Amino acid sequence: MTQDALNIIRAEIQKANNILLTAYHRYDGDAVGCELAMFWALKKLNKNPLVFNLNMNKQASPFKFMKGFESIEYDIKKLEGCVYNLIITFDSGEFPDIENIKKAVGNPRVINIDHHKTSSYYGDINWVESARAATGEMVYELIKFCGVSLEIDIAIPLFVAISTDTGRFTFPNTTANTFKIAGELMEYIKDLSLIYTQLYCNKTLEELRLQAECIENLRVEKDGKIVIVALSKEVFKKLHFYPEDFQDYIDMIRSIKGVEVALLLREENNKVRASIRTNGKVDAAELAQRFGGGGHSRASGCTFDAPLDSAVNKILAVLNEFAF
Ligand SMILES: [Mn+2]
Repeated sequence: MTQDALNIIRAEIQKANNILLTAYHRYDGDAVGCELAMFWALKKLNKNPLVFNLNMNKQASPFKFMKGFESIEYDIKKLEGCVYNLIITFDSGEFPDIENIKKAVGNPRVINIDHHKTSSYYGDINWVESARAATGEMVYELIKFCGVSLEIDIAIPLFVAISTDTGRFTFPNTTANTFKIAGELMEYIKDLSLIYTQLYCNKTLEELRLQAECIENLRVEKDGKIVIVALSKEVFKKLHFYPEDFQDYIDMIRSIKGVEVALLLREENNKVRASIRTNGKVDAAELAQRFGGGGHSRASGCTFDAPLDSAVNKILAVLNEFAF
């Protein structure tokens, strides 16, 4: 399957000149890392790529340090009148906005490269491998398959993709192959501590205050097996801060001893977004799917069209049906 997908995708890339690289809504390290790695690889193939992340809050992104980040476009109006021959999406199990983006750039074919086991296969070509630790592993293979040799500007975003999606190589999705790829990337990365400083030692006071707010809001259920943090829009208003990526916060509450399910819910534009993390006994993707969401076995997410309190109650009610 991998070989077929690589052949088909390489042929599509060869045919195209203007190539739009995009992801859906959650612009985490894997999504942005894949986009930027592919951006530089396509440049080396003399293509004309653009990274487009609809409505991305670039200011709040922890990935600003990567080369090419400044060229990411987020306003769909800027795409009007541009013609793209191909769209490649990364790390996105679903993509409700894809039709709008396609329409804006002349309806090209869509290649979906992803590792979510709940993928909705929205692409014209779908390369989905849920056993992969990160979409970054797949993009690494694609780049090499296209005959592009690695260099630092490609290696750094791929390393960011893989290291963030594996929780710095600690999650159970991490395989021997993950380390093999990371090892090869390291040959091009001169200063690893620089990446880790940018990713993890670069917190603003607002981010730490949000961490404190998470702990303050912590609620425990089922003898400590479930922890919930529900953040209202007032919290974000009070802190004058809304982060692009909540991974740190949910990992922090998941790390409490004895926790099987960690839930982080936050109010956003009259909706409630939930991040779900589990420690092995509950399938996070299965839980998210009950509410129209999706993801991986231990990490998933979903959205509620309901007030914060009732979203919490709905998840807790469904969790009662899971044995753990
Ligand atoms: Mn991912």
